[in-house]
Amino acid sequence: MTKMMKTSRLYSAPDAPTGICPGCGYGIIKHILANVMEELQIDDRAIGVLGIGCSGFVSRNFDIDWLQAQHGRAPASATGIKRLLPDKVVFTFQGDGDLAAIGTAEIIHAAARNEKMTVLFVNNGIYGMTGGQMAPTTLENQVTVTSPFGRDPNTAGMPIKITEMISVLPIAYAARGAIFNPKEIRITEGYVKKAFEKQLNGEGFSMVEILSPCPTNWHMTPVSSMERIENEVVSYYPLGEMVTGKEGV
Ligand SMILES: Cc1ncc(C[n+]2csc(CCOP(=O)(O)OP(=O)(O)O)c2C)c(N)n1
Ligand SMILES: [Mg+2]
Repeated sequence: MTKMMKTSRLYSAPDAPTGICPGCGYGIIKHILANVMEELQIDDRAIGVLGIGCSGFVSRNFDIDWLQAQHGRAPASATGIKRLLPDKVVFTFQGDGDLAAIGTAEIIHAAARNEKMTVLFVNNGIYGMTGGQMAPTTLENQVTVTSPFGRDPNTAGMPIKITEMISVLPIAYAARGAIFNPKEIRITEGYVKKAFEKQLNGEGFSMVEILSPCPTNWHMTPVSSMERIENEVVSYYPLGEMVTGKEGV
């Protein structure tokens, strides 16, 4: 099991409700973020820019500076913050509806400019907060409230692979991880740490996509949601590093 260091930042408001559903991946991802901040000792100068969606709940009991951007606009807001305050560690925390639908332009152009920011992109394949609508990342044939007969590529196209798309741009780091078992959680934590290190080294834009379950809107149990990611989602969204930047950094 990955180490759960319980930073004072994360538990500063232990009685605050998390907002997330049972079995949601955001809880694990929040711990990954806290662990990395603790290890790199960046929590006192971190500024997170939240997407609109369940990602926004992370600020409830995570005591760092946060800005809630308009839907999809987190990379644009983070650009302004980082350029104005280059000594801060600036990151966005965005869902797939936020980043890969309404925010497609912002993420592509922030990557194209190689902004010195880190992006955490939580891909749960659905619009979680608003009740389970089809997202750009919804898999072929997946049933959602707006694709009741399953996603049909003839009308909805194929799921978008944003991390692959930005990997052709001159960025510092890109990887896709998952959290369906302790080994993958540990690997993903390594990716997130590397992504922040790239920013600390001044290399440029870094992004980690994390495949995450949404049991409520997938209408599955927490355990079967994790199994679905391992058995179905990773075959379309393969795991691993795509851009690693300078050798040995
Ligand atoms: C401009 C605008 N359009 C639509 C919405 C409604 N809205 C809120 S959250 C959301 C989708 C969030 O999905 P995702 O980014 O995948 O986050 P999740 O909840 O799944 O983590 C939408 C469409 C909004 N808040 N603002
Ligand atoms: Mg989502």
